Amino acid sequence: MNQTWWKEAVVYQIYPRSFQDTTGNGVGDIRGIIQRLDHVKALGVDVIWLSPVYESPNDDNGYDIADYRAIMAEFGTMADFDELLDGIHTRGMKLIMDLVANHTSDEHAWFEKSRASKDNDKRDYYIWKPGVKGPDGVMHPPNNWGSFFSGPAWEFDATSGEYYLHLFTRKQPDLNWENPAVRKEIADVVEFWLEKGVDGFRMDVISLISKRGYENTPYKEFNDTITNVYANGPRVHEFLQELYTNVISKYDVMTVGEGPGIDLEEGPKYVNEDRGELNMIFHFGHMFMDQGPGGKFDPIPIDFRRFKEVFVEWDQAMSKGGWNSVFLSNHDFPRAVSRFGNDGPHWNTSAKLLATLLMTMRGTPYVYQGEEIGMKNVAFDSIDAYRDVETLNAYSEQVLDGTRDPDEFLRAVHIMGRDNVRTPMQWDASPHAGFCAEDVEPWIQLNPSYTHINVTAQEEDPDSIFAFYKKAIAFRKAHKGLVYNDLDVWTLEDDQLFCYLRPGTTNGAKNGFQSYAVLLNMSDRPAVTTLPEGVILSEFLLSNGLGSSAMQKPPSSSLELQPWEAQVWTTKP
Ligand code: TEU
Repeated sequence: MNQTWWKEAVVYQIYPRSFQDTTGNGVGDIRGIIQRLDHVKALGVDVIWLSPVYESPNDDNGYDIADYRAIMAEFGTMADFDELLDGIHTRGMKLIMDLVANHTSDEHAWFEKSRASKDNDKRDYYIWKPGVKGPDGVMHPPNNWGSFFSGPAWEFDATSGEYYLHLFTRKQPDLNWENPAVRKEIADVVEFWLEKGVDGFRMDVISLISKRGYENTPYKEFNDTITNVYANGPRVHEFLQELYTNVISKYDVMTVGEGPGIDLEEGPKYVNEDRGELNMIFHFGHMFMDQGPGGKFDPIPIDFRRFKEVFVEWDQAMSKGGWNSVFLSNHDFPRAVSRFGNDGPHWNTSAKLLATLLMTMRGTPYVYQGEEIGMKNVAFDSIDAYRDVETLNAYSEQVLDGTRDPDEFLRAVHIMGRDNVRTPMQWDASPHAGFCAEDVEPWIQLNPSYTHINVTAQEEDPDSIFAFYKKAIAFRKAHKGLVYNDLDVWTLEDDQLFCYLRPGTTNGAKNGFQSYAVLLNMSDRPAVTTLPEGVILSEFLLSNGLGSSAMQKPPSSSLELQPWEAQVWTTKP
């Protein structure tokens, strides 16, 4: 069992566009983050993951990079960035950047040159293919691949008469990682930021960088195409090993790869400590489980038993020589409390339960901005209020060009859309919630809940979700067993309870840490659990405040938990 700082860290993700505006353009910026660093520090986290701040035309809010070495003007300057990094380090925290290297913006200088002619030195930086003439004499794209964000994954370019591949929007052409010059460029970018002193990277869709060839996909469901055709291509591990050996291994930094289509078989390869690739990945086991056959905007209910299995399976897969990451939300998925908790009558309690879940799992926990105050999904009543390209493209494809009822589509967006997590951070109850000045139009509307859900109100309230996040994070830091111990769930078959032991072992071998039991009732009804044979609760450590009488008296072998109640105990011996 290797103990390192990034295993023991708690990470906080900032989506800069929605964090804090200081310049009056309605868009969050770097000086805004600097201004709010004390909030982040107060939470007790160790690392900030900053979503992209590089120069970008913002077709996908910065995930379309036009210059990897420049800061987006809307967000500020490189001097601002340096001050931010310094402010983070001064407070004893670290910063990881978002490396988006599967694709660039079509406004990146490489692509502008690449598309200018068939025979220039950047042509092969991207993936260009001739079209295929159908029996009708009409030119078709090279294959039937679809984009993650609706429509075909190929765009015809009139200058050369060829198509380029874009797995995301047409303004996000895929880089050709087969080309060693491209890999060298990316390695140089990584080195540039590491030399500046950043502490690592979150690597966007890293599972997609190696393509498997360009055969048609035989799959009807897009998620099957992701897993079997787009992800985990033949050279992905080689490319990551090369990047690690040539650059990353020379620095004491952390890396976490994001990737759709990474399954239990492939996942461990990315993170195995002997292979020299990444420290962690974000698996999507629980992020795709509420999508129906129609994909992202075809939501289905969470299967609670399956939800628990996902945690167990990934814990087991990643703990053998690798390391897991644990998260309940990020900038692409709904608000955690709305999705996995109850954002109505049990809003406060269920948000605290989710914090308990996050902070008592093995792996490195990630908190997404606003989660620490229980921010909820938003339900704008018109598609015009939405800004996310994934949502808008799906609307065009399914409603404008198709057969889907607009209201029904909008209901799906209320459940699954990415703008649920991109409304401005709710700092206080003033108009615009302290995100931007009152007379400034924010780039996206606020969630009207800011009047009662905001940082200021919660800072003053000892029973707030914010107060509990602080407590739960400090609790994790004080109990290393929660970081390193095995995970052993005893309620897999239960429809309400997620209860687990964290015995003082790692992969079955005693590790010297205390043993714990975590009891979570993830339902709106009371529930009773019987402890596994031989388990004796010892000291009561943490609860989400329901104060069930059970914790006062010596615990018996069966415990009743109130709706959304969470309890953490040590166990004997
Ligand atoms: O997301 C990759 C990814 O898997 C998304 O397709 C995800 O499934 C989708 O957003 C869910 O709705 C990363 C970034 O996190 C995302 O913000 C970017 O849009 C995308 O890559 C392209 O860079």
